[in-house]
Amino acid sequence: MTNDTIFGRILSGAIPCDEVYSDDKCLAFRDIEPQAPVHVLVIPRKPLPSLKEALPEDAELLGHLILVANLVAKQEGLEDWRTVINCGEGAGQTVFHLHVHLIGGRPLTWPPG
Ligand code: DGP
Repeated sequence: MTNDTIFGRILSGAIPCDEVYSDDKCLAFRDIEPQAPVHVLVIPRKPLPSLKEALPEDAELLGHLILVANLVAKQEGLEDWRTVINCGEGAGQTVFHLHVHLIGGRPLTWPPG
């Protein structure tokens, strides 16, 4: 597994981001193409390309990412929000470093496109 993605470069500090949360396991920052008033990406420091590569040993990390999304949602003053993980090109994944989208601040319809 390499860290050779745009998010790897954000993690290394080579590319700037609008950070909203950081700890030893993950980083959260605003999406550059926001789809809602609040659109934050939570990414693990471990360079997992997608959910497909996650192993049982990643269970705690995956739970942590979701809980950090919750924390950021509250930090952003959201009452309702959506968390999304696109997994694979056919599902809309464009950056192959696992990330949780946190989206909110407007009514969200279902199903998504
Ligand atoms: P996905 O389609 O699920 O792989 O989502 C990738 C998201 O990453 C997309 O919403 C746009 C965002 N993005 C891509 N490049 C950058 C960047 O350089 N900075 C930030 N903040 N977001 C980026």
